[in-house]
Amino acid sequence: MRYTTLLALSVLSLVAWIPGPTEGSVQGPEDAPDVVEIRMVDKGGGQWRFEPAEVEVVIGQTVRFIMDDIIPHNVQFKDMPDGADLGSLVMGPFLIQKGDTYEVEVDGRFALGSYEYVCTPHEPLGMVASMTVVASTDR
Ligand SMILES: [Cu+2]
Repeated sequence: MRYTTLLALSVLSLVAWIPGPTEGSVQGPEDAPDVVEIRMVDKGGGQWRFEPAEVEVVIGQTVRFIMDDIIPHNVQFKDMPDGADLGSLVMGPFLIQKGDTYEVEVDGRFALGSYEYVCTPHEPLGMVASMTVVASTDR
């Protein structure tokens, strides 16, 4: 049973190697990433998408749109909750080059609730997405 002993020993050493939970490793709203990334992608067949198409963000986070395509896309907010006052954010600039980014800071202009946004020219081709602004990701 030499093999079994060896196996038991290696399992034991593996377990010993795995680090235990450290203080403060629990994911809370304070630990939520500062930036939420959304890619603008070509799905082929004349279809474009925001990926992921649904995100949840917290006030204070930044949403970074990343061009992962070679034809221009933008971000136009369409539906938004009462109390939102997005100003010039409603119609974002066109991103032209692959790798270009457009950052939207989710600040006091945003009210809690659901926002629908589109890429202006590609809305009929499926480039429609939503973002929900929540008070906290902790539930
Ligand atoms: Cu587009």
